[in-house]
Amino acid sequence: MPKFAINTVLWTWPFSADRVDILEKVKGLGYDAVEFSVVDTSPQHLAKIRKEVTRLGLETIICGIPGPQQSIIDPDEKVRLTGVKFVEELLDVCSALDAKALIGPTYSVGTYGHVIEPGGREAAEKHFVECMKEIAVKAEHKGIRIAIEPLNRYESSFLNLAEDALRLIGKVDSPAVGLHLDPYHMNIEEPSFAGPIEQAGEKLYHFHICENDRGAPETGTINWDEIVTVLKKIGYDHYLSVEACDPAGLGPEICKLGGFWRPYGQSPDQIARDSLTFLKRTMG
Ligand SMILES: [Mn+2]
Repeated sequence: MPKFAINTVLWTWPFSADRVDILEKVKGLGYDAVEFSVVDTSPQHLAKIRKEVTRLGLETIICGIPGPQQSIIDPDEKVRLTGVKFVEELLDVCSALDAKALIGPTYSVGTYGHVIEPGGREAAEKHFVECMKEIAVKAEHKGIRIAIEPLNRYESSFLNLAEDALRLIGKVDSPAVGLHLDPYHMNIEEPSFAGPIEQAGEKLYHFHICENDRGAPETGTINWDEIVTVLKKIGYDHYLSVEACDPAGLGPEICKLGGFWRPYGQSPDQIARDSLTFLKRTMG
């Protein structure tokens, strides 16, 4: 059975140990796991977070968003090496927090930071496969799943379609590396919701839950019947993780990266409640 998670970007970004209130809220609402990006990766800081999630009995998921100088698909070898190091350090963060999944666009930051030049795709794909093969060895050793998330055209020039991500994941050929899908991006790029999910099958390692505007499910135009049916059909049993947003608690950096400019529901807490109600009703 899938477990239910929520990304703290609904309330703050990046996550830090002083936001224990969010962890308590997530637990209190009834979620199994908490997903976040963490910038301060010092052992002391991670130990503080570990203590709180352990106390609350929450599982953790780490979301990786590299900066422009940490991209494993960059033409510059120095940047790629920094990118590999960045993702490998995130695997260490996962270990420190006992997280079993590293998710998100770990290959490069969005379009704001990295655009593939015309003619550069073949090289970028080669770099992705080579770097990810190296990273995968460490992930396999640690027992951590890396789920690669295609983004929409406004956030990535590299991976927009599940089909392309699956082709590259196939070349990486590691049990540690699979696909991460998000209906918010799929809604813009994919011909259907069911097709890519079914094509991924057991290589679907992570799934984000949010509406076409990043609000709670069933408040917009996403076809949830289609998604729920196909997730059940493939026997999906990893995390279903809410990645809804509200710009109120977020700084300008992440708002610019994601294009978050207005509230997408009554309040962040209400979005979190409604999203879990939906998950329990349809996937519980
Ligand atoms: Mn997502």
